[in-house]
Amino acid sequence: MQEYKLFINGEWVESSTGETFDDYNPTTLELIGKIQRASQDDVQRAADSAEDAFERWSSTPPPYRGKILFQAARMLEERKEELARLMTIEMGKVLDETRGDVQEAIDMTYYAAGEGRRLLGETTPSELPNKFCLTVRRPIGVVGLITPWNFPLAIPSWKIMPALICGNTAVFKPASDTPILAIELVKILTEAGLPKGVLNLVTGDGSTVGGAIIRNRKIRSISFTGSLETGKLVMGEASRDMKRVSLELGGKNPIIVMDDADLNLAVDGILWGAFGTAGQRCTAASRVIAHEKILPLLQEKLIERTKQLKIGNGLDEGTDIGPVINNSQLQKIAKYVEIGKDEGAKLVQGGSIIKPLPGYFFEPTIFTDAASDMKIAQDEIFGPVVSLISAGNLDEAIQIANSVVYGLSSSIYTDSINDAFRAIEKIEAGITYINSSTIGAEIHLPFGGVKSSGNGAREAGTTAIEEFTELKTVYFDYSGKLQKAQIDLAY
Ligand code: UN1
Repeated sequence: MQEYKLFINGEWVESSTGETFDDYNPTTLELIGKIQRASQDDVQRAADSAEDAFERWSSTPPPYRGKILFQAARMLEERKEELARLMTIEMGKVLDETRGDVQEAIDMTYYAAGEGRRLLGETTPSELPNKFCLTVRRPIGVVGLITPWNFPLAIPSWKIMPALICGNTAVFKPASDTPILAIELVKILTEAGLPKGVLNLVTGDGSTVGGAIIRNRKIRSISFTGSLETGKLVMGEASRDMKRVSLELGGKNPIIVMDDADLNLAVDGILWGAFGTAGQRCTAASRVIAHEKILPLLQEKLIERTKQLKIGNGLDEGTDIGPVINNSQLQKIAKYVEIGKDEGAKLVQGGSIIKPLPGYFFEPTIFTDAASDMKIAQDEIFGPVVSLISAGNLDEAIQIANSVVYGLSSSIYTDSINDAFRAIEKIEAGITYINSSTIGAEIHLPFGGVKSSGNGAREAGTTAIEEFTELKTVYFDYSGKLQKAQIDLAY
């Protein structure tokens, strides 16, 4: 059994307590690794080492930092298939999707590497003569990066690569369900030439390790992706010493299907959005809001196609849906199905735990006759469960779409340009797709949500640089005399 270590100050080390925890394959329930249970002391050492490395790394020219990331991107590319397989073993999603996850990491790494020759500020004239104004970007310092298990390489890359190119050093805590992929990523960056102390990895449980990162005074900023519940704790704790916080939280993402939509296209999108990654995406489509005229036909087509989905080992080509991540998620999904039935929604497809293999499998599940205020239509379930809700017209559909606390992704299927633009304008979400599903964000565009889906932060795209830099505004006076803004009017 392979034992994996923490990575602190350029060395692979055991936790100070000597404790480990087990990492299981959710498909077969085989033990795949022993992982260090880091202590608060380990987090402190990681933060100390990141702080020590900061001076040198932040003064390294960004194109040189980029060179290391380019090398890491090439290495990720070379190892894509191997990493995808390892990811399916560690977290269960099917190979096609794990390949996509690795590709997302490759794309983000190249994109961030290129930023080494941009990191743009702005220049603007002054209101006074012989004076010049500009902004420059400075790194924040030591940043804490806390990531979930559903995108074991992609989401860490969204955070690590921009953080590093901007000159920050980091303490990184991956999810306890997927530490091995995180460890592989750190190894790749190290082999690519990242100096010691720049990126430190600590594994262990959220409350001890995550908590210690959030409370650590040396860590100036926290970037967290996970549940709303934990996000609130992170924000509360981080406010104590005014850390910057970037939160990407849950979603209850709607697909609106209008009566003029291409229904087969909509069904493709619903299946992909609701059941891809076994519904375990913050962008998953968990509500379908269908125009009442086409709802019966849409439902029929959806059920028929869902019945054809193959559930099993994600390593087998041809499998559509793998297991969910662990037993507590599985039980949570089962509990929500019971809640949905009690609330009076109609279970028309799936609804049960199944055992094609020893792991944590749940049938793709469809509820109809759901009302927008039901718990199954309000809460993030994070499993392969979708609820169909009827709407009489676009306004009603949008009102239902907006009736949840979340606002991450959204989608509308329609042939009407006018309806599409109204949806873009009125749906409360950080992302709106037209005639495609709620999932599949590309790395060079901002990603994030409104309302309780986050705190206004956006990851990826140009906003990735904003997330990981402080802007410094510079006033450069070359007049040789005291000039007073707002007082010495030059006009
Ligand atoms: C997430 O589920 O936390 O758009 C991120 C998508 C992926 C990213 C999802 N590219 O579904």
